[in-house]
Amino acid sequence: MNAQTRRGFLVGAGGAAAGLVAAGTSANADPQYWIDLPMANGRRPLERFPQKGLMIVQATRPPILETPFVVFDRDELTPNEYHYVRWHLAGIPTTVDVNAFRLKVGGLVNKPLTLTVDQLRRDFSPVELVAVSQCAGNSRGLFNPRVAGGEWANGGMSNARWRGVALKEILARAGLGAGAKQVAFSGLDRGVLPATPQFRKALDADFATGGNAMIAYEMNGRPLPLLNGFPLRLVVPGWYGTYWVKMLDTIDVLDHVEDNFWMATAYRIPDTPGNTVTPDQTGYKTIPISKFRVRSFMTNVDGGRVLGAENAADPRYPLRFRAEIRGIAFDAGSGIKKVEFSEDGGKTWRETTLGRDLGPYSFRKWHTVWDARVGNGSYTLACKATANSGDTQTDVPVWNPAGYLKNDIEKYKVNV
Ligand SMILES: Nc1nc2c(c(=O)[nH]1)N[C@H]1C(S)=C(S)[C@@H](COP(=O)(O)O)O[C@H]1N2
Ligand SMILES: [Mo]
Repeated sequence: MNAQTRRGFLVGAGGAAAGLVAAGTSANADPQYWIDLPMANGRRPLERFPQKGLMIVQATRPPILETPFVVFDRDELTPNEYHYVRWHLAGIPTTVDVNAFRLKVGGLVNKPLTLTVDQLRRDFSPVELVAVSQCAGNSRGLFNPRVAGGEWANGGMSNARWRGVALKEILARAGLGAGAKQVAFSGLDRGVLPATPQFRKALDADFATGGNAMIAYEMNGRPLPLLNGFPLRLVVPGWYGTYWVKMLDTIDVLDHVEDNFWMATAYRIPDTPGNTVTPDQTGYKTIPISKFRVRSFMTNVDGGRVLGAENAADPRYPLRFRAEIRGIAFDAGSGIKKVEFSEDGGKTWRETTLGRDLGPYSFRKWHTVWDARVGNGSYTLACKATANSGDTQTDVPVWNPAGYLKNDIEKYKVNV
């Protein structure tokens, strides 16, 4: 165990790869890989599920799999095998027959639709967009005081190039009836007990017919992995993952505001300044969670070290240490304006260089050269993103009982 670990690292690795574990079955009884996430009780096994790489297992039934943070140090696009996984209900189909599958659009529409995946590909013009998906509770395990829920470190997010059909095009073809208020979305997953409410999320009709939400049939040029929603999922760029309904087979236009558990009780944030409250605060109003907050991370600093820079001390200048510091940033879709870097815990900042622009909803890479004096001991590195919207990160952490919206400035202690 290493108390300094920011996001965890491999603490043990056996010789062979971990065995394939079927979705929905219990985990490998004897995993060979473990990781320590930077929280109390943060030791987790790494295991393989169908179509997935070695992922951090938070739960197996239903599967909740966190992306190992080191993956974000590579391409801006998270490989499908490493795209995080989050399900709420244990009854997830282990296969989907794409020929028998139908997407039904009904409720308050002029013309109900029943569509095959082939028809979606053929009869509608494709749209494509790179967008981050992030669980509302990403980083929940780093809340202080701790809160109940899925105890993610920072890997409850991923970035992909999504291809599919614009939601507004499908809704236009069905034609919304007068008085349509919301559009509800649900998929093939079910609870184990029939009484468990189905996972169902709703968007306002204006937003659904006007925005850039998409019904995706591909991520990164390939069909979606089953655990990420094969064959179709909703993509709501800039909005938290809870709306990105997987295995989407039912779209239901409503003349009222959806009031099921997943909208009326879960996934709500305090309607207070900064959506923050104190742990003993009561009696405040709540609203459904929606858009991301701006965030940034370092992707090659972990466990008190700059990864891959162990030999960065230049023999010609023995008192200096030069290393590239790399990271990612994203916001709800205004795009990243700048990312700043600090070696003194945020007292002084300087601007970093941004990487290629894959669109405003994507991870944006950034990098800078850090030139430190050896022998000064400990540095506190920090990064801070500012979006084109003007939103930026601060040192004040958000707190709410569900553990949503975390985006305060990340700090990483490093010894050189
Ligand atoms: N059908 C269905 N869709 C769902 C969920 C679910 O439980 N069932 N969970 C949602 C939540 S809370 C998140 S964070 C994202 C996670 O998507 P991923 O597993 O592809 O990363 O899926 C969303 N879509
Ligand atoms: Mo989520």
